[in-house]
Amino acid sequence: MLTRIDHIGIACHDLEATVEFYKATYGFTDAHFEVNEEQGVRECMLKINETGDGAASYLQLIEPIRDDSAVAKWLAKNGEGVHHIAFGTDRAVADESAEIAGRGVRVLYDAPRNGSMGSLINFLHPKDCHGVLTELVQKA
Ligand code: CMX
Ligand code: CO
Repeated sequence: MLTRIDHIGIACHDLEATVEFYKATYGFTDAHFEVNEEQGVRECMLKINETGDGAASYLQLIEPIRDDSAVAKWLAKNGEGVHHIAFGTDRAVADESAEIAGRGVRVLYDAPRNGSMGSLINFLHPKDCHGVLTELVQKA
């Protein structure tokens, strides 16, 4: 079952400047930085709130580290802004993905990949989700 908004992914050109905006403007302070080579991004997870299922909701600020990454392509076309939404699941993301695929939605990866903070992730194709790139997250 999908139990929470795990995060909203926001693409930016300058990660540090964008994190500073969210800190200075809204007072968010709980920031976790990491690099995801496979996804081609540097990122910062800014914690917004705890959720009822033992996890939390975040903003995921992402800056491309390679010109051929999905986020670099998207930024070149659209400029900065909301890139994807991510739902948290309370079970294995492989099981969640398989069930959703059975409803006719394309799942992008054959097997889950590594996401933020030790999570396992997969994505649903935006063209099958009314224009929204949708990520599924199984927390660590
Ligand atoms: N949101 C909504 N629509 C999107 C989109 C997005 N983020 N990215 C692409 N699209 C749309 C495009 O506008 C385009 O539509 P039109 O044909 O109507 O113009 C269509 O999808 C194809 O887009 P494209 O620019 O040709 O891009 P690709 O098909 O090469 O790639 C996608 C699209 C979704 C398969 C690719 O972005 C992908 O694999 N994404 C998953 C990985 C990812 O985004 N990683 C970064 C985040 C990492 C993390 O969250 O941890
Ligand atoms: Co994400």
